[in-house]
Amino acid sequence: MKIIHVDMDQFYAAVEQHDHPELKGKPIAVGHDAERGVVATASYEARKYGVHSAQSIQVAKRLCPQLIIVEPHFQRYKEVSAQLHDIFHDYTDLIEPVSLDEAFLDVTENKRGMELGVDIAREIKQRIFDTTRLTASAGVSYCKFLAKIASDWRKPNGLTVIHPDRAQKFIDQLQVEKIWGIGPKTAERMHSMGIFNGADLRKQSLKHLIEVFGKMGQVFYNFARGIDERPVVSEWERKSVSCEQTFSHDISDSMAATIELYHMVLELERRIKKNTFEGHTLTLKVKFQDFQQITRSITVEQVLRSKDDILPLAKQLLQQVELSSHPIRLLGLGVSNQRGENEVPIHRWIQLKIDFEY
Ligand code: DCP
Ligand code: MG
Repeated sequence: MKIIHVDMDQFYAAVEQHDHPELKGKPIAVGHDAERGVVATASYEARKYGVHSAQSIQVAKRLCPQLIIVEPHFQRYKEVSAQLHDIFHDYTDLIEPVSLDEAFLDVTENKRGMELGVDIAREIKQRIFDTTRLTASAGVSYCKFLAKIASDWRKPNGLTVIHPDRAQKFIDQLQVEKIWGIGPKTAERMHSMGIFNGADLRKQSLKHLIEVFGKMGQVFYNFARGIDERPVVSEWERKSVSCEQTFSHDISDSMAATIELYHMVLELERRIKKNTFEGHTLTLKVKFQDFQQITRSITVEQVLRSKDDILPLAKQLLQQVELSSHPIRLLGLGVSNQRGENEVPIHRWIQLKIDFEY
């Protein structure tokens, strides 16, 4: 596995300093300047004074009297986030967003066929800078928890790799509070047990860790050994349900294609039920013999739940495809767009584990 974690530096503050150059180099806090306002993020200049995210604006002003409070512009942050995701998608569709400025990328297999995660991370950082004039920090490792720690290791504008061969040594010296899932309370508990770093944690038995920390005991036990098998879960997997089928023989007659489509609708209906998913957009994907691919979508007002909702629309989409002169090797069908707003493209498809015979 090759995982990259990307995290923008002082994100909201960096965007504001970019958009308003007079704020560059100044201590700023993004947030509402109100009695009960809180700091969303502070520039590094302000962090020196102890100003930080989630702190009350009033406290922040006391700590740093020259602090400039800037109203947030969420639309801008979203815009920048979309630019980041456009860049990520050039390398992989397996992207798990954590927040607007942070994401995990699984680049084990990537669209560029690049061998080293570190080369991809370096390129992504450079392209982010070229596009947005903002810096990001990136971490590269073989699992999520180490990739995340790595991206934080040399902030700002950092790039850190934790190689599998060096992971155990790295974890052994790591302060436990840096480990995912260990917040201030858990850290305090660990300290009281004489656990300060990964090596201390690794000395604990699984039984004891589970006794003290419940289910998380197993997670901490694994992390101490560099084991984290959580997959990168891309957003579309939560935002759409789909299936696809590659045929053993290419199909060029519409009757055969309609039969296939019928089976796919049944499978899709099953997956919609299983995932308790509801969407308003149906997308048909067709890959032809020559690997050329097209998608056709339709968005409707009613929720697409059952075969009866989906089949007429699927047929309608299939009719828009010219089959006779253009045999097809694959069909995909997906439902997306939970809120019934604008269409959501479906980025990745799951191969159906069934084969139909004629
Ligand atoms: N954010 C927020 N409230 C918080 C924490 C964060 O509104 N309690 C917002 C503002 C941040 C953005 O999310 O700019 C990203 O959060 P990060 O934790 O990644 O912090 P930054 O990007 O600001 O700083 P860093 O350079 O440490 O990543
Ligand atoms: Mg950040």
